[in-house]
Amino acid sequence: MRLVIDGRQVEVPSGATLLDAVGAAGLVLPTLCHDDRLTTVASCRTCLVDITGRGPAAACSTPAEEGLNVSVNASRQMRRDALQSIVAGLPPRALEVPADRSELARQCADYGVAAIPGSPAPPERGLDHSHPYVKLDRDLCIACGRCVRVCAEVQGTFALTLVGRGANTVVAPGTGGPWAESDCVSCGACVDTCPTGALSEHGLLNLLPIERRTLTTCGYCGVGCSLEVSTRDNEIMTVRPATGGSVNRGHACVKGRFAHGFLGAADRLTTPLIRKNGTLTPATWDEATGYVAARLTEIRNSAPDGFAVVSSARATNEENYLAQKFARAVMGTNNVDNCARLCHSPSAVGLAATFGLGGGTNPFDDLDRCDAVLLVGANPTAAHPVVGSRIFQRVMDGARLVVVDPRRTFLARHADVHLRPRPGTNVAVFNGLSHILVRQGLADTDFLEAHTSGYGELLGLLGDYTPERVAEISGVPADDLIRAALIYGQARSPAIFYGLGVTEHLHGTDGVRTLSNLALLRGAVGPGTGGGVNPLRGQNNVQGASDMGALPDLLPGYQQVKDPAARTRFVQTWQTGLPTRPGLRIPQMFASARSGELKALWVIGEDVLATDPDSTSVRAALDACPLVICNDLFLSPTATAADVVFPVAAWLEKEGTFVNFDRRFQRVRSAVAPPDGARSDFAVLHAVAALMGADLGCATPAEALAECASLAPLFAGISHHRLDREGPLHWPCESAESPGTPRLYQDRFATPDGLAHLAVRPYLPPGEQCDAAFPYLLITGRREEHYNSGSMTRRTGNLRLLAEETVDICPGDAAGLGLAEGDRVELSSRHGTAVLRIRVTDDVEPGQLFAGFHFPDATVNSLTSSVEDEFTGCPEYKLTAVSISSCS
Ligand SMILES: Nc1nc2c(c(=O)[nH]1)N[C@H]1C(S)=C(S)[C@@H](COP(=O)(O)OP(=O)(O)OC[C@H]3O[C@@H](n4cnc5c(=O)[nH]c(N)nc54)[C@H](O)[C@@H]3O)O[C@H]1N2
Ligand SMILES: Nc1nc2c(c(=O)[nH]1)N[C@H]1C(S)=C(S)[C@@H](COP(=O)(O)OP(=O)(O)OC[C@H]3O[C@@H](n4cnc5c(=O)[nH]c(N)nc54)[C@H](O)[C@@H]3O)O[C@H]1N2
Ligand SMILES: [Mo]
Repeated sequence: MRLVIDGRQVEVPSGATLLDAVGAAGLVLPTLCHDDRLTTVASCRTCLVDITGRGPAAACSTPAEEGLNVSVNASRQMRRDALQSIVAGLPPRALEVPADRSELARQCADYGVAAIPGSPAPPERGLDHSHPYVKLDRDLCIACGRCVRVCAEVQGTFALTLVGRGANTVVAPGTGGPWAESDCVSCGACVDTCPTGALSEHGLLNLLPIERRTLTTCGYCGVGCSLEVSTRDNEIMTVRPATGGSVNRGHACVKGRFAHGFLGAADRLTTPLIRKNGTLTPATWDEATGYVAARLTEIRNSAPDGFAVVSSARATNEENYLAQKFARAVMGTNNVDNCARLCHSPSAVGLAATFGLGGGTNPFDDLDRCDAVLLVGANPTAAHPVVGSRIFQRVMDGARLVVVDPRRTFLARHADVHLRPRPGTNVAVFNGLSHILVRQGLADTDFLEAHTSGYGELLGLLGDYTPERVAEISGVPADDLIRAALIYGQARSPAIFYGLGVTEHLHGTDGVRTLSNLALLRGAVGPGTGGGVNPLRGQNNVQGASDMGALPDLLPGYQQVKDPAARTRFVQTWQTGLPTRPGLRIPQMFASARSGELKALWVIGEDVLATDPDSTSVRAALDACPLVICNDLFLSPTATAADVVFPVAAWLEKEGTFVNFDRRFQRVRSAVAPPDGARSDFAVLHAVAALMGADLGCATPAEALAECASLAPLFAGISHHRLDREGPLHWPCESAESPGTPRLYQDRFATPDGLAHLAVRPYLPPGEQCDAAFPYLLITGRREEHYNSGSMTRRTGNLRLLAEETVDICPGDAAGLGLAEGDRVELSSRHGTAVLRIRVTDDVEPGQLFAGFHFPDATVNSLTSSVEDEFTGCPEYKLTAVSISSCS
């Protein structure tokens, strides 16, 4: 529709407001109570404009209408008066907040509004500085309610409210009491939307002008939030979600937003270390790289397969590309792997077997058009908080939600149906849901006919998975299974999201495949209509580490090491031979070390002693291996056990790219320089190769990605240049003209026959079983406040949010054992012991326990077993039989 703004014709779509129309005319209004992402309340009156013939109207809440004539400039005085009346209720320091951190100060400067001299000071309402990151100055609060709404509508936490009356209205945690004890999850959205600086973050630097802003991608989890990092004198002032960020849409979580203090931790490594007479001793870079190069040269010349490298899903694509090139081209071995092995390797293998490619099928934004979500074995509220918030928003907007998780997670509490299978029984549950889809006539037979194979065999298997039998195996009531299947089956556009509760099992790959069957039966993937099957990949760059070929059987771009055509390309470009035998997986590397065959292990950014299962046997492997090299930021348990330690740069300090969980290549840019003495993994690999007389080529990260693109058809069109110019690109992106492929398999699946292959896999019991000696099932997984080994988050204010690891137990079990909240207990498994305090919660079922693994001192991974997925070697972290006894 068309209307006139200050004499100028503008055109806006239907549904637009006058604020949109004013924006379309290139004018800006103050909007202190308005944020485009939130419902409109129109309470501050600072956006008043004049409509000819109608008078003043709040632009934010007034619908644009065809033919309206609106005066903006002529109504300036009304807005000035509104601003003046707001300022009259505030102390003068409200206008001293730096303009780049206060919309109010900015608008007042623009409108010439100042505090009126001599006016009485408003009553003081005081500060709340209890929280490690967010602070509240109640005297600057104008009760606009933006923080309250963003907490509810974007974050989904409902932690805040407005209290008091009239001029005394102020934001407060809904629980009463100090902020630190509230339900706040520290996402920072309230600070980001606050227009006055009433909510801000701690740190003196924040009072100074920002010197530089760097747009980068978060280095914690696989969501891949776009962040804007403000710096001054090579120090980080704030990290905020970038406006318009492609995945996160201006939102973030406590880790990306606040947990960057580890960069300047006093115990950050800045000097290489070499073990001399049993002790790690500081060395120069020349000594350390020279020593490693000499030892690796000996191994290369005698038995190249005596060398292995664990590459890092924390590091960039370009670093992973170099790490696998180092293993293959310099050392002559395919012994290279990354932590996808411990995490979503069953997704890579399972999804590729079913659909053709080893990534999630749909872009995350497809969630917006989904009317049902099946969330399985994932707790995104804690592990992928921005995804968790967006799923919760969809549910609040009316989408149905089925959660499959033994624990009552936040989203499980809000689900239409929560299925709580006994850990390790997923395959029975998925086959049971498939059985019901077929029985209820909800299978899309046209789709199955046109696009899949194996339906007939699957029908044969599914006969055995009646709801009653599945209920017996899994403990999930038959009626709940039926309700869940109907929600998924009857939805117009259902989506599946899943996590480690599916993959980290003896039958993890079967789990992925039988879960994928549901999407195929329903025709809700690829050429069908739904939201597909989407693994919530874990690490910031675990997708990328695998994409780059840091895998023992695959070259960059998922090309088989045995594939002659691919080999020819690599041999020509690299100008070296290429080993043909697939290499060792991480657990096989340790086994090879224990048996004396592995002579050197280079661990780049993985704390194997803290995070790999059955840590007693990992330690035996490191002890047995004659040369362990470790690149890390800190003296992690693994670094402590190494023979050479290289101090390296972190994600905020380097250039490159990551690939997030929905296959998006995104740029990572250095916001600050690394501390003196630390170098990037990229530089370390180059230096060692050069001393071994090899040239890895690819002088810069941009050149490394270019070389990878020239060798891997899936990424052929991706370059730093394009990412800088166009923003994120989803692979496959096969040419410089390709816009990337957010949604896979639009026409056909990527298998050789173009069909998706339904998996006909029976339920088989898990590896660990309870018995009289070990009667409890321990599940391990994530806490929101800490990240994996905790090496970063424990060195930040997050430690104040969660200071130690606990084991969760339900009230009945605790009472039966005579235990109370906070008691110390010893957990024992067939593999080791751990001492922790208990947390009593009905999140866990009777007979089950839950612990995180973010505090290595709690030695949770000495409990976990070496049972692993039969196809991929992914550990069965999700269930361990344990006993529990009081330590008092
Ligand atoms: N805050 C934080 N965020 C993280 C991480 C972190 O350490 N901290 N780590 C990152 C990494 S590397 C990863 S891989 C992701 C992981 O993210 P998620 O996969 O969401 O993480 P988990 O908490 O390990 O496991 C998810 C859920 O699986 C459930 N589960 C256990 N066994 C079963 C089962 O047999 N069946 C079913 N259906 N469910 C089961 C658990 O109860 C748990 O709620 O998170 C990433 N994000
Ligand atoms: N019990 C149990 N154990 C688990 C899991 C579970 O669910 N239960 N989950 C498993 C999963 S899914 C995963 S992915 C693993 C994760 O396990 P890890 O990969 O070991 O854990 P992180 O703490 O993410 O990172 C490892 C190390 O990398 C360092 N680092 C960070 N950035 C960089 C960098 O840029 N370069 C280098 N060289 N180092 C860097 C950190 O300081 C840290 O010491 O844990 C696994 N362990
Ligand atoms: Mo992971």
